[in-house]
Amino acid sequence: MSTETAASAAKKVTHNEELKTAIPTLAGNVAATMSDPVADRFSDDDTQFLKFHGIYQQDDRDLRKAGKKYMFMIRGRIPGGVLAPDGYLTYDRLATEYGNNTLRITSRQSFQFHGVVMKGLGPLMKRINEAMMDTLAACGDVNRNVMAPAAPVTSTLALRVNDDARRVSEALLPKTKAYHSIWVEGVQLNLEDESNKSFVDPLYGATYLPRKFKIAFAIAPVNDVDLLTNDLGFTAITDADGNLEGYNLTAGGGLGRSHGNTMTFPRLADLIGFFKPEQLISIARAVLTIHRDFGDRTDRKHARLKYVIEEKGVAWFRGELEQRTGFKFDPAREAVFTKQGDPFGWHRQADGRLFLCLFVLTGRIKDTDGYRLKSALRATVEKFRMEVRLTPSQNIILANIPADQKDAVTALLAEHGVPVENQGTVIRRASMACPALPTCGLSLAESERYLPGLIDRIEAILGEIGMRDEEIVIRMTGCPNGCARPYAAELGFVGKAPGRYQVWVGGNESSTRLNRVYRETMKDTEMDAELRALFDRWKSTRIGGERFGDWAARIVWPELQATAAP
Ligand code: SRM
Repeated sequence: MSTETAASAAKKVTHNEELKTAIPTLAGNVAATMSDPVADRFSDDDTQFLKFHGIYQQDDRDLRKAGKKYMFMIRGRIPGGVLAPDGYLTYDRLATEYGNNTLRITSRQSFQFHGVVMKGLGPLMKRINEAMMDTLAACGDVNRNVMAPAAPVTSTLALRVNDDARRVSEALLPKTKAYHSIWVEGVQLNLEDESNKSFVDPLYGATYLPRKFKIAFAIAPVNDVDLLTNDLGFTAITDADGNLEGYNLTAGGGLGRSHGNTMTFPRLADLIGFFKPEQLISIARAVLTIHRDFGDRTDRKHARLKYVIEEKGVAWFRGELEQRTGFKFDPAREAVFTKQGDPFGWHRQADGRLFLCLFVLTGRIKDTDGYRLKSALRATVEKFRMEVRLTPSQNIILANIPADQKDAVTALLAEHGVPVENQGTVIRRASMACPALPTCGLSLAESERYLPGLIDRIEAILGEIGMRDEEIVIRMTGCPNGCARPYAAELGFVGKAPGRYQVWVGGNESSTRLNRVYRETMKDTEMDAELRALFDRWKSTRIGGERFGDWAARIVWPELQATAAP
């Protein structure tokens, strides 16, 4: 045994590792608890197993003072964010019947239900599966929802890449029978049965991954998936006719960190090399097994693939990957990203049909006075039966619409107060927030409920200095975990405590550069003055049409460096 292996073996593995070892089918005691008519929650250990099934036990933090009110968040597995019309309508109905009557588009092109209580959990999960969809591996120490470009909706290349994303998602699914047994058949797996006791997943092994694993596909020049923030990334490379020739592989991205823990940090993926499409699945599996075999199982804050690559180096990683796959990577091909974000409004697809991209404020599909987005989408999908796509920036695309239906779709949406032109403002459309309070147990500050008001204030300041039409990518999270990818924003706000945020500046338009801490803590009451000073300086010292993020990287970063403690 090498000294390194001996040292890590000497450290105790985390409780999550012990749980997976004890019940490798991931069944826990879940079905048994559900059959208890008075149970309103699962045991702490079972909540860890539930994550692999796409379910989080939460409580309404607004109501905590009166005692915990347990409820569940359920996240779908929707590779590439693509839903058939019936799939969309199923999500819509279940959100109304069992959830809080909202659907939350996630930053990884999925849907989350919030506010589901124990009684509704079983029926909701059964109906998702009956509709030929699932939530398997949407959370947990496994590969998560695979992202792929939301637009352009059809071109031979986009369809192929989307199909590859779906294939990779399927190939990396865990094989446990527990998911089907609990949610479809409604029975507890017999944990005493020898085959269940000794179950070993053919890909993940008995203890799965040390931590979550994330994959995205991109088609340059659009980086709508924030490719480099993923553990594993595939950038499509085409031949002269636009057909897929292969992929550039990137690995080791990830954003999660903890306040005050310098061992944790956001990291962009490294470019590893180019390979042919036939090798896609074996490469995806091999990268995943490197994480499985080398990730730190003694500290969940240090367990992502990014730390393995950071510490062992890119050359080591490439060598290990080549050894596992049996072939050598070619040098990466040129692929330049120039922008992120979504193409709002109507667009013509390659096949002559149309797609419509609609802005969804903080990803929350709901009805409010005068703006009945949930009803509008239901009515439109019901009537015109179009494909639905969720974007990585928490927006929605209605796709494959015959050109002669454009006016009728526009009119039906307008009837519900949903415009297709001039949706949101420039800044609002480039913003993202994580759910945070009241559902997220990790949140330290508001995010989804706070960012829209903060953007009003930012727009007022920019309006006063004549900069209101300038786009700034603004992202906010209620804690440092990075769920709305704030570290890739031009201006990022990261919750520290109620009404207090760490402020990060200097990301770029293409999401290929991480930002840096500008203020350790900015109070809500200080924000207007602080941001005004920052924007004033941007206006007076920017070069030409220099974006806020580029300006901050050029002007503010050197200042931060000069004043940083040694
Ligand atoms: Fe996340 C945990 C929401 C994308 C990094 N994330 C959570 C939990 C489940 C809180 C928890 O563990 O109890 C949040 C549930 C909130 C709620 O009430 O709904 C949560 N994460 C989300 C979503 C819904 C945010 C959103 O605004 O859409 C996103 C769901 C994506 C999906 O469909 O799968 C979401 N989370 C991300 C991303 C962005 C991405 O993947 O592109 C990141 C940063 C990238 C990365 O993984 O490095 C992210 N979430 C985390 C982390 C930190 C992981 C780490 O490496 O340290 C946690 C904490 C954890 O896992 O313990 C976390």
